[in-house]
Amino acid sequence: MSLLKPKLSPEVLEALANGGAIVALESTIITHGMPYPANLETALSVEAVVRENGAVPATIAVIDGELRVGLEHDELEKLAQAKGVVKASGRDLAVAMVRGQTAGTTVSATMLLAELAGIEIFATGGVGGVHRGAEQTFDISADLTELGRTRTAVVCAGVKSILDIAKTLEYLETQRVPVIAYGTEDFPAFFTRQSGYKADHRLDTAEEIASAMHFHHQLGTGTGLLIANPIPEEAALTPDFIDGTIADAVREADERGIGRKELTPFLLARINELSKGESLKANIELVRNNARLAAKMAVAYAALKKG
Ligand code: PSU
Ligand code: MN
Repeated sequence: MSLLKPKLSPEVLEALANGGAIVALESTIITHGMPYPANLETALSVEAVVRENGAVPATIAVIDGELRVGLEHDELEKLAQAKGVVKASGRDLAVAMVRGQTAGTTVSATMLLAELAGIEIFATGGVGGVHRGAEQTFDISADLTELGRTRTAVVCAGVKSILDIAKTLEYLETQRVPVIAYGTEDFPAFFTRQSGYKADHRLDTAEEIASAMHFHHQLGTGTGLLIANPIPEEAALTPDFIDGTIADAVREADERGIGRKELTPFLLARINELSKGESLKANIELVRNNARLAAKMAVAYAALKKG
């Protein structure tokens, strides 16, 4: 059976035809990760950063049941304000198509659609992981298993301590997913530059990361790569401040019985409230920073493939 092609924007279509540099972007961060209007401003600013660094942005979402790669300005605006939008991981896409739903795509769904479109590099803020208490709840994000079966390099700022970082790194190891930190030995913890854990590997340039991607795929590994890019120093939060806030939010979710796919959006929103917007500010800066690195990787990778 032949695979379905998502609908590509004219700009993405052209870049693909010319072997140009493209960066995929997810949309759950818009629909469930940030409040309006910061979500829209961020989405537009991240696309601008990708362009400034020589690549074409491809924001991915489901619009009225249609799988879309590359959105127009007014579509981003609608998505950012839409109410009752679905949060779709890879397994939810088929039903969203049948029901004509509009959905923000998580990292897992975005990776899948990027691969169908032929896009190999993807920038986001944070990926999902193994939740704290997963030994009881089994709550492990599908982002991790998708990384274990889809050939996309995902640039993130590490993993928030809403998650169990040690177990998340273990899971990625099991899934044959290299974890490469950019310019540091440390695996970053999203709002902070260090998590207390080391990344498996350190590479210092976008070109080296692109080469690693190239070899990883040539080895027929069939898996993705996780590129961990620490938040810029000036935007980072102090661990004392943010760790307490995160612990409060996690406790509250537990007390209120919030779990499954509502858990991550709840924690993000609550951390934003409790930090009086400080977490959101940091979040915006780190996504822009990731878009910059992903675009540079995409330029280097496109050049490598052209040989
Ligand atoms: N972490 C963030 N911001 C986000 C998400 C995670 O800091 O927006 C979103 C991403 O779309 C990610 C998804 O793929 O949450 C993971 O959800 P879950 O934990 O339910 O798998
Ligand atoms: Mn989950």
